Amino acid sequence: MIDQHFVSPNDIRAKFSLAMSAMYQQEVPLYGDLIELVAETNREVLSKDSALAHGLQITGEIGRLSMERHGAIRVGTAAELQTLRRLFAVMGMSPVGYYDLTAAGVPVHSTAFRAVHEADLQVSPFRIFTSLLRLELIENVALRELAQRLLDRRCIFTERALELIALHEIQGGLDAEQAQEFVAQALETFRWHRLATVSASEYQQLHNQHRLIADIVAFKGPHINHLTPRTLDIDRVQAAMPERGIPPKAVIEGPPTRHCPILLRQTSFKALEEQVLFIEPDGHQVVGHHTARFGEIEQRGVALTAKGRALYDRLLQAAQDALQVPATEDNAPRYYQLLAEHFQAFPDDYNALRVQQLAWFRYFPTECGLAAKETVEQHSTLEQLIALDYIRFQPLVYEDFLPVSAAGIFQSNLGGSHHAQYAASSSRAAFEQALGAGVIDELALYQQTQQRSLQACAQALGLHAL
Ligand code: OOG
Ligand code: NI
Repeated sequence: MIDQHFVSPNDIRAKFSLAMSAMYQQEVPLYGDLIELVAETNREVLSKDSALAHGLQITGEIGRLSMERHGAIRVGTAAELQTLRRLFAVMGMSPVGYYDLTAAGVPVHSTAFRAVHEADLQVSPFRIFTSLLRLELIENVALRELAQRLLDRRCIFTERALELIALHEIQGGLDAEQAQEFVAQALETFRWHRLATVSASEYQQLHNQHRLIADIVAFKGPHINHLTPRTLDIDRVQAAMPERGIPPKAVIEGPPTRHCPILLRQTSFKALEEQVLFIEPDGHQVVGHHTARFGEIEQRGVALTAKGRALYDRLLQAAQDALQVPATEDNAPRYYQLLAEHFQAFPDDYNALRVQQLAWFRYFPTECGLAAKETVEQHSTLEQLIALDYIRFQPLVYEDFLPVSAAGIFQSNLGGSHHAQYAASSSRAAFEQALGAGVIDELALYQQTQQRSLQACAQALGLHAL
């Protein structure tokens, strides 16, 4: 039982998410413009699409839409990752899923910290995609040692943040004052630092190995590199971005436009070139540039089952194979056409997705179902109750990420066409060891949410089970 005087982790997360967004708007004003564009577009979509608005009302997503965003950070050591895990735990965020990006030429592997229960997600769906550098993939020994030295020397948390994390673990929670202080202290870890921790030549060496390595190793901390609001119509926002002076990347990542959106579609605006200061061995500062921070938008659709995901992966791969080259600005129309053609094989109707067990859903009792409670046949099946309109269903929104899309986002913001090749195998076990905990299987979470909604229906209709 959580002590009465402790603030709910949900509230701490909601406050932290707001504080992070305010900080990023100050740091990257284009992100503020993007938020406005997304909010406007969402209002328009909701006013025109009453079925969508109704569905979001029933699931409760309407309430979280305007607060919905994810961010991303990259860290360098197991110790940093472990402390982050403890920091996110204060806000009720757990590591969900394992993403290996080395296959896509990015020397990191990742997880997403987020709330796991639908009731908690409703209060604040804030997520942080968190990547750990795989230092062992740097082949140049001297450079690897330099990176290690720089990482060992830094502490990315304030002393007070560390104290409050420990206090949270001992007490089992934080009171109002401590929670407020925690938000301010935790935020410091994600702040941008213009002053690098390396000389211009060290930066160049790290950068030449991989831009991402310089981004992770050459600064005081894991600055938040983007924040992503959720739009209800990504095609519209993508089209409107240039008019607002926000240059989008060439293609929207993920599935094509559909009536029933699945998983996740994402696009971003290109990273900014920012002035930084390098620190030379004699203590002098020299001006340089670093490109890392950007803005992103996403449209979230229904979460897929393992079967649905396998179909998605197959169709996406087939479309990419048919294109034969990476999707770019020039071939984007052809790529979208190929995607649309291949995804004809993916049912675009919620009931078909449900009956074929390609996607997860939440079930809700209807007014007429509740009114008929006394007379409902005990042995009714779910399908019978749906046919009687005693139960309706709504798509369960995808709360996670897509490694292929993530790699596309990484690449677009690393600039150039640098595609490193890493022979390393995917190493979930090594990641979990660095994290100091296992990552949660996202499919199990979706299944539990679906199951809880069925149980709630059974209870509301006076049935033993469903
Ligand atoms: C993370 C990229 C992944 C997403 O939305 O897929 C991501 C990064 O660039 O650090 O945020
Ligand atoms: Ni992102």
